[in-house]
Amino acid sequence: MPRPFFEPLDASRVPRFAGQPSFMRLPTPASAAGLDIALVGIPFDGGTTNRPGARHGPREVRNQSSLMRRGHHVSGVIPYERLAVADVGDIEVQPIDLMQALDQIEAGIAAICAAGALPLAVGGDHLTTLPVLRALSKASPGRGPLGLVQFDSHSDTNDRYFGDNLYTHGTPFRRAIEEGILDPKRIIQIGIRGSVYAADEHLWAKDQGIRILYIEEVMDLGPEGVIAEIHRVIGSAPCYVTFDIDGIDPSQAPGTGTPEVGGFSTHQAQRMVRGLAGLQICGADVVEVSPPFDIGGLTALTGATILFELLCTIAAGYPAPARP
Ligand SMILES: [Mn+2]
Repeated sequence: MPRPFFEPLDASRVPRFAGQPSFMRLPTPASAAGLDIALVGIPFDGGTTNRPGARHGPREVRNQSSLMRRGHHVSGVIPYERLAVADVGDIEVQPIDLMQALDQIEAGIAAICAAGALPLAVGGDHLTTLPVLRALSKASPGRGPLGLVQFDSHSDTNDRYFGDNLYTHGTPFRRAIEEGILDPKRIIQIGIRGSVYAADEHLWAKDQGIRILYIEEVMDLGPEGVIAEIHRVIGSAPCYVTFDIDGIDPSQAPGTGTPEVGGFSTHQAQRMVRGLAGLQICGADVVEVSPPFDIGGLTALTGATILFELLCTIAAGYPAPARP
C-alpha cells in the first residue's frame, strides 16, 4: 500500500488567511451534521469602507480562544455538556468579488441551517451579517422578520457609499430591513457614538422604529437597565444577536477598523451579553476584529471571550446534565 500523501489547502480556492486552527480547541468536523451550535469563521472584509483587516479575524479569534476554559464562572454553565458544539471551519469565500462573496457566505450558513444547527459566526466585517441573516430567513420561511440585538458604535443603516454602492459594512441593516428580513421595530442598537457624516444620519433608522441606545444612555442605564430595555424591545419572538467589537471602547479593543472612543467596557459587555438569556436567539456573531490593528492579541481575546459569553448564554436555555 502506498502511503497517503497530503496537500496543503488549495490557496486558489481557500485564501491563505482562511482555514483553521480551531475555535475553543474544539473538533473540526467537515459539516454541521449532528451539531446544535456550529462555530464558523467568515474571513471576508470586502465591505470595509476605510481600514481593512477583519478578514484576518477568524484565525486570530481561534488562536486567542485557546485561553477559554470549559465553564462560565458566574452561571456555572458548561455549554459542551448541554449542546453539541464544534468548529466547522471557515466559509469558503473569495476576497475579490463582493456580490459573489455575499452568495458564498449565504450558502455556507444555509448548509449549517440545513443540518439543523444554530450558526455562531466570527467575521469578517459587519457586511458579513447580511448574508447570514438572509440564510436564516430562507431556512425558516414562515417565521417572519427577526428581531436584532446589535452591540456596535455605528448604526450601519446608511443607504450607500462612494456613489451607488449599496453593500458595505455601513449598510447591512438597512438592506436587511428593505429585504424584509428584520423587523425594525424589534431592533435595538447599543453603544452608538462617534462623529457622523451628516446631522440627520440616524433619521432613517429612527423613522423605521429602531431603538437606538446612544452610549450616553447606555452608561446612564448601566448593564441592568440596558438588559431590561433589550427584553422590552425584542420580546419573546426570535431574534439574532450581532456583536461588533467596535462597540467596546478602543482602549480595551483597539484592533478594529473603525474605532470610536468613549465606549462601554469589556466587563459591561459581558454583563449585557449574559442578560440576553431568555431571548429566543436563532443565531449570533462577533464581527470587526481586525488583527493588523491589534495589540498583543487583546481584541481577538476580547472577541473570543464575547463568543464564549454568547455560547454560554444560549446554552443556559437548555437543560443541565444530571449530576450523580
Ligand atoms: Mn458595525
